[in-house]
Amino acid sequence: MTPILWSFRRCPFAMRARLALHGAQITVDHREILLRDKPAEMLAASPKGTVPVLQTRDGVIDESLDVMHWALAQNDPEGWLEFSADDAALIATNDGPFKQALDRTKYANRYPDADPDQARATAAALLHPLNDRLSHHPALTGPQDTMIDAALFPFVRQFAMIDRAWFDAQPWPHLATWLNRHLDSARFAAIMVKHPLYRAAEHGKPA
Ligand SMILES: N[C@@H](CCC(=O)N[C@@H](CS)C(=O)NCC(=O)O)C(=O)O
Repeated sequence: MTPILWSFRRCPFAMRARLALHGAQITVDHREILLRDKPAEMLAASPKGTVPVLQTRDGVIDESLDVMHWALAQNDPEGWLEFSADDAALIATNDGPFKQALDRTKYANRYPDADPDQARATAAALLHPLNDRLSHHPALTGPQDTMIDAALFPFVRQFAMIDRAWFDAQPWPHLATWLNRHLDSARFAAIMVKHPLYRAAEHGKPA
C-alpha cells in the first residue's frame, strides 16, 4: 500500500517526517489537515491527535522520530542513519529543553509565567554548541547530513523566524550557513509544496 501521511505544513515535527520520507524516496498519500479540525479518519488511526501520523503496511506510526526511522529503514540512500548514539543526544536536547524554550519565546502569551527574553537566551545557549560543531564540518555530525540535521533543522528554522534580524545578528555564522543551506535546498522546497486540505478533497469543499 502507499503509506498515508497526515500532515500539517508548518508543523516542525511533520516537516522532519516529510524530510526523511523524501530522503528515503518514499511516495505517500499526503493528507493535509488543520490542527483545529482534525479528520475523524486521522483520529481513528491515532487518537492522540498529533501530526505527523503515517499509516503503513506495518501499522500506524505517530511519532515523528519513529516515522523518520521507519522511512530510513526502508531506504537510506544518503546514509542518514550513520550517526552515533552520542550524536542522538542532539535530538533529545532539541525535543526537550530547546523546544520548551522555543515555545516560550514564540508563544509568550501561552506562558504568562515565563520570561520570553530569558527563554530566548536559554534557546540561544543551546544553539551555540551546534555552531561550534558546524565550525568543524558542514553538517551537525560530520561532513554529510544525517537524520540529526533533518530532525533539528525545522526547529532551528522556527526559532530563527521569530526574529530573523536578531537571529542573523548573533555570533553563530556556521549555524546561519547551515540553516540557509537547508532553507535553500530543493528537498525543503519539495516538502513545503502546498497541498489542498484533505477535508476539501474528501467533501469537494473549497479549502
Ligand atoms: N512527539 C510528537 C509531537 C508532534 C506534535 O506535537 N505535533 C503538533 C503540531 S506541530 C500537534 O499535532 N499538536 C496537536 C494540536 O495542536 O492539536 C512527534 O514527534 O510526532
